Amino acid sequence: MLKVMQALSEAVVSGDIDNIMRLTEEALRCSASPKETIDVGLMPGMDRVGSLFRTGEMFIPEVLLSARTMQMAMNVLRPHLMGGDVRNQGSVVIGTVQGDLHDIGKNLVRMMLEAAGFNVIDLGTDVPPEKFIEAIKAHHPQILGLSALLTTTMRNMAVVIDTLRESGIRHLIKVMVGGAPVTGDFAKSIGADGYAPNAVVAVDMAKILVRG
Ligand code: B1M
Repeated sequence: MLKVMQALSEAVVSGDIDNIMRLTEEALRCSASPKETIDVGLMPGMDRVGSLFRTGEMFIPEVLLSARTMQMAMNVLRPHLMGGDVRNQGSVVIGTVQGDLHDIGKNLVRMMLEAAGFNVIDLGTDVPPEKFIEAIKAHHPQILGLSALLTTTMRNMAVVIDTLRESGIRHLIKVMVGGAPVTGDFAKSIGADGYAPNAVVAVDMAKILVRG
């Protein structure tokens, strides 16, 4: 199984869109769970992409290809993530905050929430505060999920929370935040109700938040 996990990591790094779906299916055939496939195969590849990008050994078009490759693998995993506890746990409006185009982690959180029985309304990336407010008024979710991957955009999470307050609806919703630069301390400092470092904890946190 280790071999296929290494092959998955390498496929993400090299942006091997021709083989990623076959390799992901192979991992599942070798009895790897979707979570193992993500944590041991795909994520290490994406982390390596991050390091190579930081040191200037990889450039944006290549990073985009890696991102696309990872998304293709996640599309294969998606149906396998479903079918666990499918009771309706509540609704979540989720999005990546304004100025930020990163969506792989947010999509993973969405998939895991859906798999756990949440109804998720995904607003996509680069979402302005007003769009979050509109969606909350339209869908009445219990949770608002905000994702940010840049140190420059994580401050926009605070802007969304301020806008909720100004709109008089802050008390109606729990806010969960996450993304690589976000920490528990940061979450507290902006008045969020919950923080999750990864998609698995995001599901646990969402369950805690809906229970009140
Ligand atoms: Co960008 N990028 N990027 N990038 N990129 C990072 C984030 C960076 C760390 C790379 C680096 O320098 N090493 C760096 C940020 C530095 C910083 O701010 N400190 C960076 C930069 C600088 C940039 C640009 C500014 C580059 C440029 O243009 N010069 C630019 C910004 C564009 C913009 O957003 N306005 C940019 C662009 C891009 C691409 C478009 C090329 C592409 C994104 C494609 C896409 O998402 N569709 C991209 C990518 C792929 C990355 C890296 C390599 C990978 C991110 C990723 O998908 N990780 C990233 C380096 C890295 O993180 N290793 C990097 C995998 C993903 C599953 O993890 O998103 O952390 P993550 O999600 C996790 C948790 O964080 C958590 O759960 C997820 C699953 O476990 N989580 C939540 C996430 N959201 C959550 C929400 C929750 C709870 C948990 O509750 C609601």
